[in-house]
Amino acid sequence: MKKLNLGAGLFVGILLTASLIAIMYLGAQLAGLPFAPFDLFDWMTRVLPGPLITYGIDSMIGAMLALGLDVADTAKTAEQTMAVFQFFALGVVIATLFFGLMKARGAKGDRSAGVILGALFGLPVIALSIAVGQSTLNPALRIGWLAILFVAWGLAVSWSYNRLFPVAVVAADNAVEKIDRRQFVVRLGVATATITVAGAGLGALLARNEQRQVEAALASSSAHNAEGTSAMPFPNANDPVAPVPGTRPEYTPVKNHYKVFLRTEPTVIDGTTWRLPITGLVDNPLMLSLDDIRKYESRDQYVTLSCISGNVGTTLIGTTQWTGVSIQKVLADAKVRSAARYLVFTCGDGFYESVDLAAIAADERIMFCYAWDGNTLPVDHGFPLRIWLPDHFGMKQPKWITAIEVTDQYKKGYWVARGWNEVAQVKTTSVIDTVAVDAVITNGSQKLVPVGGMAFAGTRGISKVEVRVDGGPWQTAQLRAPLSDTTWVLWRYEWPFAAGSHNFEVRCAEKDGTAQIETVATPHPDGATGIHHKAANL
Ligand SMILES: Nc1nc2c(c(=O)[nH]1)N[C@H]1C(S)=C(S)[C@@H](COP(=O)(O)O)O[C@H]1N2
Ligand SMILES: [Mo]
Repeated sequence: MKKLNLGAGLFVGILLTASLIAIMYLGAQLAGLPFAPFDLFDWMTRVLPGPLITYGIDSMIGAMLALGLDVADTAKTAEQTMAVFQFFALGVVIATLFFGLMKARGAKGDRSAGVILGALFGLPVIALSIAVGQSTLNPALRIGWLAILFVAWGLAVSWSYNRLFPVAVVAADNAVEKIDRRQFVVRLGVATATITVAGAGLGALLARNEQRQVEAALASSSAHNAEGTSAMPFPNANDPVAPVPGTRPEYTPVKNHYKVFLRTEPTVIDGTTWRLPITGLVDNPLMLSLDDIRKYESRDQYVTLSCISGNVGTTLIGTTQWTGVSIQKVLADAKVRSAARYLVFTCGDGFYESVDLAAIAADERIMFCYAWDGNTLPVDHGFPLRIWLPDHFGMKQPKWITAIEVTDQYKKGYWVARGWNEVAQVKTTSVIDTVAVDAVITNGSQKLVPVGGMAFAGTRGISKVEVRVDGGPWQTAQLRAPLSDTTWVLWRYEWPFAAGSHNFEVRCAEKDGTAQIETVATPHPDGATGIHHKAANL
């Protein structure tokens, strides 16, 4: 009987918590109501210490790489799965404890027990969902909806307990009780499974629909060509050094560009009502709409953006064309006072960062960016506005900008406050994408295997890439002209074929001859360094 206790609690907890999550999900997709599992997870990643979060991200990315998964695509899905699973586990544990406790005390699973149980689970979750949640609905509505769901969950758990362990059972009726219990278990299973499948299924359908609508709205609102820049000739189209087959695309399709954001879900901002206040140490405070910003002279720049969390050879790097306005132009209109030293950016997702005004004054390329690949900035990548800071990792470059304060006070940025490098200058890196055995070139009696990849050094540029095989001498690779002086450089090296298994290594040097750092360092806290290598069995 004791054993059955825990088992029954576990069983009921699993069924009812799954239903609870499914209904919340449906509410979120149907009416933008809060999805508590994501809110709980987002709250945790904020309050837990930075190193622990970093460790968590690193292990997750490590595990995905070990499984051969594409990190850029899978990271958010993994995070969302973790968020749901964590909430689910919490509900199951609470229900199981409830069964154990009630049984031990010989208590009756009545209505008040159910309400108390629902409140125990629900109150903290509701509090932090209101505090950090993404739902823009009226708080009273959000609280009311969640309260109803949690109380219903508590009542259902308590009622199930009552049905499975009625307090006043007449000893002689044991057999009847058993049948009754079995019937109840079956009915509960069928009912909760129906709710879970219907809620989750309908929710998923609605989610797909919504995604399509967002995409359609973005496409129609775009002031640029719908095919994107990729349909136009690239500045290096005639370069004789062709990428080796299997090398990453020189121009990353936006849908394949890596995404990193601190929340479980991207931040959705309504571009029609969005305004950017630029206030503080200025003589002319501004309140800019997206159209106001688009009126400034626009500039296009091919940009390679990379994330500091990536290991050497990471997929958390991509190249596209960024369009926006020089921040110098906008600040001239705001009339920044001489005492000002920094811009402090606030973002829609709670992210923040400081940018040095001296850096902006020294580089007119630093921009407010509103378009990628000739189209409106995608929601995931920071619609309506993000900054571009040449030479720095993504962690220094706010997306979903909602306000800018001009100030003389330095404020550590979101990731800086969590132990990452304050400057976060990109590390010079080179990567082997492919040893293209399928593309062997025959040169008389000699067979040459093309080896290819990229090298990147931010604005410092690349002057040399070298490859060596099995620890032999370093050989110079050919460099393809890059899309711009702020993108990666593709390279190729033709290796005289020799059968067997071989280890290929690559290194590079910056424009001024500075060699890439060969010492191995982890991404945290300054960005990864070390030599990339690729083993190939030929
Ligand atoms: N508001 C906001 N901006 C942000 C972030 C974020 O979480 N929130 N992440 C930063 C990090 S760590 C990186 S690597 C880049 C990623 O930009 P992408 O997702 O468009 O590739 O955005 C940066 N800007
Ligand atoms: Mo990042």
